[in-house]
Amino acid sequence: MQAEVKRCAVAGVAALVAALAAGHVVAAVVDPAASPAVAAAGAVVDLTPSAIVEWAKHVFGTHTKTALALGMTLVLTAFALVTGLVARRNRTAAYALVGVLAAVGFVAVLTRPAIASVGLLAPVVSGGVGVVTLRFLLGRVEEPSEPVGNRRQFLLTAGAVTLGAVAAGGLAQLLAGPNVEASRRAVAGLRPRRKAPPIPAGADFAAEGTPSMITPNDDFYTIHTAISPPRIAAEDWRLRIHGMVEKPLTLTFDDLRRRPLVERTLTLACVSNPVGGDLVSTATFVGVDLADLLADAGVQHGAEQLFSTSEDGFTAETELGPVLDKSRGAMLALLMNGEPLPLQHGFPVRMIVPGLYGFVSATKWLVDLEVTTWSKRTAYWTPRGWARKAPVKTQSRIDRAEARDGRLTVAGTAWAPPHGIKAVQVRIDDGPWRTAELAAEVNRNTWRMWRAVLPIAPGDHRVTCRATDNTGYTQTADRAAEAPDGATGWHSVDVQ
Ligand SMILES: Nc1nc2c(c(=O)[nH]1)N[C@H]1C(S)=C(S)[C@@H](COP(=O)(O)O)O[C@H]1N2
Ligand SMILES: [Mo]
Repeated sequence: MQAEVKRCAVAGVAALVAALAAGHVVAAVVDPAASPAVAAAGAVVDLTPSAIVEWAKHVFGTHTKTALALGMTLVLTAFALVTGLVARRNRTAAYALVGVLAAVGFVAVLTRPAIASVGLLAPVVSGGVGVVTLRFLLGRVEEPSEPVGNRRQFLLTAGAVTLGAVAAGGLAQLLAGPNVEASRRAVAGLRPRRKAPPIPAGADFAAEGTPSMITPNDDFYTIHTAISPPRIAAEDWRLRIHGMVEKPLTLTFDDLRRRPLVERTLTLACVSNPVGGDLVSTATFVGVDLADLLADAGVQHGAEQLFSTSEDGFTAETELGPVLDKSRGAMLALLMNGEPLPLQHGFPVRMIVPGLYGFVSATKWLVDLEVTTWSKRTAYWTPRGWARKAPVKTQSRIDRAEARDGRLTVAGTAWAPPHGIKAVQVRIDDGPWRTAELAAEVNRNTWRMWRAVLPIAPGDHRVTCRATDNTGYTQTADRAAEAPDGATGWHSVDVQ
């Protein structure tokens, strides 16, 4: 009797260990942040009132995480013991308890920020392994006639399950790499020395159908060749600056954050954006000035391009002129809309050069900058048929067009970094061009919203827009494909 109680308790704890380890192993493959144990710890911290978190940091200092882990281990072990004991009398109730714990794990993973959907596999597998292990061990607890050696046999089995699980979980931990979410949280507090001017009221016509002036990070367009974003902790990150420079540098994240941080609101555009497409977004970035950084390294005479390399092997070549031109505002960005760069946008550091398409300038997960010449280095997209120099082309697009009661209401977006938009015109069919109303300008590197109300006759019509930038250039009607250096042509939509 006594032995059976103990074995049930042991079965409960072993099943818990196996479940957590299984979740950890699956998460290591699909998304390390989706480990139920890791997610639950994150959720506990988030749900704890900040006063208590501060108190805990005060009392435990650098051991706060250890204290949290110990506390959670105690609570979970108690839960597992109770589950094992309940199982002795009522299997169904015990499985229900496992189900409750699995559901808590699932919700914890689901509510973590930026979990990939495949990540949900981790808590599901975890719950399944918990039930199966519990069943397996409980089946070995009850032996009617207690043969000699049975006691040892059960403990050996339970011990093997537990040890195997711990080993698998530990191995997965080694393979999963750093906890990037924790690293992101740790760098969240950066403050720019020079803030960007606030976004003026009336910078967009969102009520009329344009996007908001600032694109929320979750809506920001995302393009990369990597299958899943590289996971680099800020504390492990290094940037090499070398090639045709007087003084090669190797910088840490701390080196960057100690430099004067600038804040800039910028529009990023993808060369693959078709006429009327939405591969363009705007955010406020905080980071270091790239021209200053390269001045510290000392760019040598004769250098032509900046060859940037990502942790994932992607490379970009950037003409040096715009990079070294202080007024352009090229930067290495660390924050995006007030938070550390999201993983898919290049955490911990990415490059941005206003006015150049992303593929020739906006390297994410940046780890290497080589100052060089065009003949020495060739970037990822060049042999694939894309241009080596690719300034953003002036573009405009209609976001909404609606005809009602003889009036056409039309609103859209235009961009021409680094020059800025001077005017947008709209016309109905082949009618005369009418000047649209422009929203307030944030700066010349950002997109500009526009709107117009025109009289319109009943029937089917085609509405077209075109923009003029501050160099005086007006968008050409000539259609060009996205490759090799960006689409051209006017955007039209049909209205009734
Ligand atoms: N490492 C890496 N950086 C990259 C790319 C990439 O494939 N890998 N794509 C580039 C392209 S083509 C564009 S348009 C921008 C997109 O940046 P975003 O995903 O933050 O919008 O990133 C650039 N930086
Ligand atoms: Mo792109």
